[in-house]
Amino acid sequence: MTSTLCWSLLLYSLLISRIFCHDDDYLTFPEGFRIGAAGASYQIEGGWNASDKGDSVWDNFTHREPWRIVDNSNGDIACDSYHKYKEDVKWLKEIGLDHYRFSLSWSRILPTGYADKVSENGIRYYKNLIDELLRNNIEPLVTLYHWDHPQVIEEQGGWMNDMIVKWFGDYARVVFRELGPKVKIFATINEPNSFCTEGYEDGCKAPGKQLAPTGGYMCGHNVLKAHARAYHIYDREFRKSQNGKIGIVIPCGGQIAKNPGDNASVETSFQFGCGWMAHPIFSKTGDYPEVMKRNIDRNSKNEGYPRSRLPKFSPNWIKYIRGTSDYFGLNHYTTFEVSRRTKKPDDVWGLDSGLEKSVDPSWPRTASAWLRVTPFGFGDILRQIKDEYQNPPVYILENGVSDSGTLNDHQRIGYFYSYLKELITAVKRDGCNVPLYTMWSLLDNFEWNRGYTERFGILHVDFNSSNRTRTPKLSVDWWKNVLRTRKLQPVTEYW
Ligand code: GBH
Repeated sequence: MTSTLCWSLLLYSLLISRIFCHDDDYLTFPEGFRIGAAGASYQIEGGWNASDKGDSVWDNFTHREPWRIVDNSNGDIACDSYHKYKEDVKWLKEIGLDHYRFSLSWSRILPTGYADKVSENGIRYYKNLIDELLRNNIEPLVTLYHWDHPQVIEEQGGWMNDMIVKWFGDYARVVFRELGPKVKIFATINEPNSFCTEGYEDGCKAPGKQLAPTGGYMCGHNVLKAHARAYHIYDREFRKSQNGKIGIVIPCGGQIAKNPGDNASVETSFQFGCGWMAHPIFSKTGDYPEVMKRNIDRNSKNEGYPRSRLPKFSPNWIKYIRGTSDYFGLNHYTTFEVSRRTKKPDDVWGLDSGLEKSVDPSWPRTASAWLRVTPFGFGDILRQIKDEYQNPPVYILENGVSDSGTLNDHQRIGYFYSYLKELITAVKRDGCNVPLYTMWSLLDNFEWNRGYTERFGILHVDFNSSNRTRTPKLSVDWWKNVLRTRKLQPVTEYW
């Protein structure tokens, strides 16, 4: 009797779950989910002075101060994708990827920096790449700016000069006109948070300006305006005929409370990272997050500044910026613990957020000091973006892990497996709206200050051979199976 009851209860619950529950297979990608790989102009192209290309801030920075890069290297040749793009596309095809995210070199397209003269050869290079992708049924995803603006623009102050809002808009118009007919997804600016703090605050990256504690915020302010201007240009002049999507790329790291229950620190950390760029664009009210305005206004006053170090938007600018993204472009790699600051801060983030970051020593290390394997933080950040910004479509535009040169990249396979499982769960169980994922990266490449010492590629690149030989790592094999079956394959046989 009890056993019959048990059986019928079991059958009943199975039936109910079939009817009412979502698909709870957290290894299989949702229908129509798209998977691609990424790279960025300065990190892969080389051809730094090919044809009439102008210098970028990264050409200038690496040539002027080579010691800033751990192995004294630069991107003069990098992966030589300027010459080897057809081989790159062949690999994308062979692996079975749906899209390729790459970025444009502003100074290759506009050698003077301004839109007075468009380089024929520069444009031709990108048209050739796009045609090669389309011939192979791979969708091009084009980022206009991944940190390498023209040096002449920098001579005018770069992101410190608000004329860059117009100059970036002029550049964007040229790109939409020339490439827009064949590109359906554009991203304006990659990770403002990163290049604004590292390029204009602590100065460790190009253009190397140490302008703390104001430069980073000034840069972010002009980025938001420039992004919005490019968005409106697309909207008004091109959307009708080109019918694509355009958005911005924001790095949102994960954060968990170091002291259990300290949700306030988690929330503040989110707003000072993700929210700095996301709140003005994706929130209902627009403008910077309240906690940023409050803290920075207060600190500035206490420090004796006549006005806040965080610039203010006029109501018109707030309106002009809000809503300027057809999707939420997300880069995500790792998670930190956060807690209320106890030590004197050594950076602007710590000063103004009042927090400090740490890591749990048990989280697995990678070849990059800043990157631990923390898949749980990925699901959390997706749910947080859903709740904060009314569930926008989130395009994952970067996610990946580094090695030091091995072909047997077990750790990378485990990383992708565990992060993607979090992603599928966030979509299927929690209703997060994520239709697209992009791994960083297709190729080992010039990893900024880390030169060629930290390798994020699924393809190994031999930087000692003039041919820049590409060799698949073990993860390529795993990815091929995943892409063929649209299901996460067990990692044990790759151990
Ligand atoms: C991405 O940024 C970039 O978009 C991409 O170009 C890059 O190749 C990829 O990451 C891998 O690094 O020097 O210890 O203070 C990721 C976010 C922000 C991570 C800056 C490294 C510096 C940490 N990055 N951060 S540290």
